[in-house]
Amino acid sequence: MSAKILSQTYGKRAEHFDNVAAKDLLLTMERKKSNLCVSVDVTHSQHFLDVIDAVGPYACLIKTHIDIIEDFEPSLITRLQDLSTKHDFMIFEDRKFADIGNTATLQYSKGVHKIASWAHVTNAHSVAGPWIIPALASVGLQLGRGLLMLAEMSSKGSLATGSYTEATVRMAREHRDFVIGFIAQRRMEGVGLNASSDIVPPEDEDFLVLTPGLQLDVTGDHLGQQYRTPKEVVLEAGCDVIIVGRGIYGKSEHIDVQSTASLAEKYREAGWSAYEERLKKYSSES
Ligand code: BMP
Repeated sequence: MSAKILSQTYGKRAEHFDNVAAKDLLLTMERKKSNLCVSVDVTHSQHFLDVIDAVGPYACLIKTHIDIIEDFEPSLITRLQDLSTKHDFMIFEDRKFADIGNTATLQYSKGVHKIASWAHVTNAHSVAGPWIIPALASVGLQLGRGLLMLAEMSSKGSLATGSYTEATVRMAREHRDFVIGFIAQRRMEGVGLNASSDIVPPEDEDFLVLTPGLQLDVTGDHLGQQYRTPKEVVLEAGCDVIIVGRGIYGKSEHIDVQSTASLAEKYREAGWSAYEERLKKYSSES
């Protein structure tokens, strides 16, 4: 892991990015002292908004799966945007685009959800090859959006490993204007450099790493999800943003506002102290 990157604050690292969404995210993290992204995988609009209102003060980013909302109406997006302004967080639609370029641009910009019009950040699989990146960029860049590539996954038996992960990182390197980082389980700088590649990255290459698969007291679920702690993810693996879902909002159909807010605060605090410890550790090494 690069001490050069990990010894720098999130605010300082904003200077490494030209992409507007990446800069805004890093500055939001610094301002709110939060590297917590809350994944709000609930299926009814009011529940969705209630969870976001409760966790908003502690999160730098709210992650959505907008296609699981059963009573979706376009006005939900306006209400989500109002909460984003109220609590100063950014929005990440976890759409995992994976189709040919033309279809991906339509999925990103059209249909019921019009994702590009409101999601500051979205993500894509590399399985269809590199053209998905310029395709999504043709819609997103002019709106100031950023893209994360799925380089690894947290689920047991994931095929996104080895040469697949390396090829994904090489694709990202060729599109630094739009790709701001990865969904991954560890840092990705330097990955894929041994294979033939025209791109020689700068010594201080900086990609954001956003990491799902976190809970404090549980190691997995019954459907293959695997969990680590904020300390393992941020301090030991060098990841930048912790993505936490059920560890915060639980399993109930109804929200307990008090407990949801206090769990969000607990994860924010755990993620931020792991980051502060990391800064200290790598500052003494660099
Ligand atoms: P939870 O913390 O409740 O397990 O939720 C994790 C969230 O992160 C889910 O929305 C899931 O779609 C997403 N996710 C993941 O768990 N692992 C990955 O590798 C990539 C993901 O986007």
